Amino acid sequence: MRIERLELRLLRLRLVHFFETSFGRAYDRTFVLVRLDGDGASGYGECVADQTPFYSPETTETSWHILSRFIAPLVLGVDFAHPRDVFPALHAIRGHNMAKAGLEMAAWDLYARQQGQPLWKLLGGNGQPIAAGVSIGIQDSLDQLAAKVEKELAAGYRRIKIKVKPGWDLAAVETVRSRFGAIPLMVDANAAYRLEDAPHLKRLDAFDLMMIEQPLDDDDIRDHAKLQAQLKTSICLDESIKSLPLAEEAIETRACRIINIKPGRIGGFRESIRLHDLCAASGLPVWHGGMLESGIGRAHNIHLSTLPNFRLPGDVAASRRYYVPDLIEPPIDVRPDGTIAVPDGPGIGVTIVPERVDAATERRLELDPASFR
Ligand code: OSB
Ligand code: MG
Repeated sequence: MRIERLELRLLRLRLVHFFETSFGRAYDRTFVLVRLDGDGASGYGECVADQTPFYSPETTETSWHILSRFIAPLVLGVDFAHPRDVFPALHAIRGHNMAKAGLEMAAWDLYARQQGQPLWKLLGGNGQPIAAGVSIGIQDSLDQLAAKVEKELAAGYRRIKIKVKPGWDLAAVETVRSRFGAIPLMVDANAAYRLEDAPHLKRLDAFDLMMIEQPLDDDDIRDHAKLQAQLKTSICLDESIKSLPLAEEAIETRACRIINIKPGRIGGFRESIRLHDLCAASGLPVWHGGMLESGIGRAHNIHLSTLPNFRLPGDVAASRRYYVPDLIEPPIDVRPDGTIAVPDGPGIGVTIVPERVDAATERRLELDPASFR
């Protein structure tokens, strides 16, 4: 697979509903879309870095900078035997996993299309429908939260995740439990607490949650281990798991019992498969996280979610919760049984609508091997 040309686009899409986490409220989503061309085929990757450096240090602008200045010259004109060779080829660049993943996942799509294979097959998945969950942001009122939960349960989703932060936690969970009973329920704190909050977080144990996601800082595996030792509720790590060695450390120190896999966070599919396999060998279930992706990144996530240790419903939901229209046609939909079918066809298997991509494009850059001569 020779990478002959690279196109970057900075896209902006309006969210159907605002999305609020412990670090703020967003009304739209900006991201870099990567397109690779080679041997008459094209592959796409969605870089999940956000406008703000709140979830991770990377932003859309840092990912643009790293992709165009440092990643592009390492891959343009290069003939890769397999897309699993792309991440190691970027080893000289420290960090910037989201930028790397945007490129690497486009390379997997390109290769799969060249081979005429669906992506899930190359990744080692089974191509079967995946169990969908939803992530519900912080709302203006508990009634609004209850209305959202009701709507998503009616749509069939197999588990509900609600975002929490100090001041929006116990009452939110209590509201959902009292109105909807023993539904599969979890919370995500996006690093909003400190170890000193352990007595407060212990009160969540009474609600029989599936897990609490990332209660403490993204660089604090040690404190997560101390917290997990005090909690009945399982901790799931998201932000903390930025590499395989960090996952090994978290598992060894029992800082969590579950891991959320987001390819963008750890550098792409190769590393996601390794993380998936490590968790399987260590007896930890995994689930697929979400980053408010358009249908393009969402399709990548669906394919990866068919690997066997994705044993819990992920944050992979229908397009209509995020963008109408989506960049793809038909959009990703959830079925009444709460599952999502894996798109058919080679690569990510979805049809991208060029006019919609054009309409959302704020900046575009084309590079080829001659760009760096
Ligand atoms: O922490 O899982 C998170 C969205 C953006 C950044 C971080 C997170 C999220 C979500 C939404 O929870 C998941 C989704 O629906 O895509
Ligand atoms: Mg999270």
